[in-house]
Amino acid sequence: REFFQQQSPLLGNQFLEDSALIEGLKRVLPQEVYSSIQPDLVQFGDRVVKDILELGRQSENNPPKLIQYDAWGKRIDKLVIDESWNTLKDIGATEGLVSIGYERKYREYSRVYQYIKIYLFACSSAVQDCPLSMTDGGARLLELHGSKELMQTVYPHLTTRDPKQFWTTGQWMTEKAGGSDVANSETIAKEITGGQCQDNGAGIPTHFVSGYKYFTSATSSQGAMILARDTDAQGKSTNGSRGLSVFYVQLRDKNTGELNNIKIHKLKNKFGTKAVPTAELELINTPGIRVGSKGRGVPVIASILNITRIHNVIHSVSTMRRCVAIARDFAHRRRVFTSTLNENLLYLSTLAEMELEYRAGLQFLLDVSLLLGKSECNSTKETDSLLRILTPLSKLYTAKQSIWVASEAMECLGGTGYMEDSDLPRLFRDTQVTSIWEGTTNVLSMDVWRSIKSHNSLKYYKDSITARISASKSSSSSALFETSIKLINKALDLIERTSRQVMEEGDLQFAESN
Ligand code: MFK
Ligand code: FAD
Repeated sequence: REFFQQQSPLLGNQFLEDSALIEGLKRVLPQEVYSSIQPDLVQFGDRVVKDILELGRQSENNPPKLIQYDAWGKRIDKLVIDESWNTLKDIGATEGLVSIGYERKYREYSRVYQYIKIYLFACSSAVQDCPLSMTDGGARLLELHGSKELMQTVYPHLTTRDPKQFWTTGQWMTEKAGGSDVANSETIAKEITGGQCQDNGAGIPTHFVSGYKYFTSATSSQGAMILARDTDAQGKSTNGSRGLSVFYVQLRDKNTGELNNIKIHKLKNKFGTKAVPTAELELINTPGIRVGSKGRGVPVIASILNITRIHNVIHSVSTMRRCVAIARDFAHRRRVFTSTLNENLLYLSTLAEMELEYRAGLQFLLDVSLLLGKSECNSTKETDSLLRILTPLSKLYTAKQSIWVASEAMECLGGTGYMEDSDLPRLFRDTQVTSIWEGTTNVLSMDVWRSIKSHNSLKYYKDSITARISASKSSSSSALFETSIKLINKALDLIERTSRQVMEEGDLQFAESN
């Protein structure tokens, strides 16, 4: 007997099928820029559902392993990484997923181009966008604070398209005593005197760094930017976050490939992001080079945070779009009672709510990417203030909404949506972390409040929304656009309410008078 066989949902070209994206890009990019990058987005939109998706699935099914000891009991801390993960990294280089932002061929529009490519890539890549995001942040940190030497030795490796030369870098802040509140960091850095240390590929180390880092994603990277407490010749240090500086550490010896005075104690047993090697590790007099000013570690590393938080937006919006794409296609293929799901109003209203959240997220993503590009190429007070508020605001909002959309998408596919090989559990797990890493929702609410107080950013933001709404009245797609704006305003309300809870009396008076 032949039983009923349900057709599976299919994914087409993820650029060409994304009408909201095409419309949004035409809104923010000049015509000549759009025409120039469109063929590349078309080819990549196809690739991300073909070889890249297959590599992503292979990475997910073959997570990293740590071999701590060899047969003779010698500590080796060898990371075993599946070849698919390394291939995804190579693809990241050749497709320019970091370099596009630094080649700046399209001036302030380069970031939009770069980030839309990563948006297409993220959900197929087993979260390879995580190390790429930190590499992007590392390159920006070096551009802003790196010495001439680091710009010559490390920066070119982070921004190249040649996979043989390409390095990724991590961002190691979190310790057992503090992830949100890094003021409790226990890792220390001792100045190196008298030429005790040789150039290890990045230049002559300035400090020995020692401490225990509780979460280090991208442990297979070549380098890391580390937060550590500066000590003077007598071993004295300053308490709190103002005693912290940033150090660049080269993870492995350039000749032997062995870890440079680093012990990997364990790989984290995570709910999601299974392919990403996230470890707990110890630095034991690891040679490092101080980057930026002494005691300015938090503002210096914030130049990474402000980039990786935008990548978080990219990942969240990418998840929403992928979930909607799967659920929409399924609606054409699944029959319930008397009709297919795409003819069922109740089902369609669920899809519409998901689509709306996705579109609001996309507006955030396009806006914040464009602002970043403008701020880097032609900084103004208004651009910088808007970027300063929109980065944490869009991160915290899209993260929360993507978790909701991914959960709905599972339900949209019925029982099969709960099965591992439907891809939806992976999408759900991977996006759940977007509200935790790179600053939790509460912590980012406080960052929004910090930006309102020090940059007057709320005024600029409200003005920009008002201008957008009046401009959209003359546009053909104004109804949908206005709905998206309403959702963005909903995010702003959330922020205002949350911020109120963390305000002190003086802050409250400040808020009332604004
Ligand atoms: C796939 C997509 C993404 C992939 C992600 C990759 C995986 C990585 C995973 C990670 O999670 S990495 C670790 C992420 N950790 C965090 O996000 C830490 C969250 N905690 C915060 O953000 C806290 O708010 C913070 C650590 C910044 C608080 O530190 P402090 O020292 O108590 O803050 P304070 O005193 O308010 O600010 C110190 C200075 O930094 C101030 O400047 P000034 O000294 O000049 O006044 C602040 O203005 C500045 N600052 C703080 N946040 C800033 C900033 N400047 C610019 N931008 C910011 N966001
Ligand atoms: P805590 O800071 O202890 O927070 C606990 C709770 O308290 C949270 O709900 C938080 O919102 C709340 N809270 C904290 N402060 C306040 C406040 N002032 N007001 C109200 N509520 C507050 N870190 C790195 O440095 N590098 C990495 O590569 C890295 N990779 C990671 C990978 C994964 C998969 C995960 C899950 C985490 C990773 N992290 C990494 C760590 C991550 O950044 C931290 O877990 C996160 O910043 C929260 O810190 P915490 O875990 O110490 O929680």
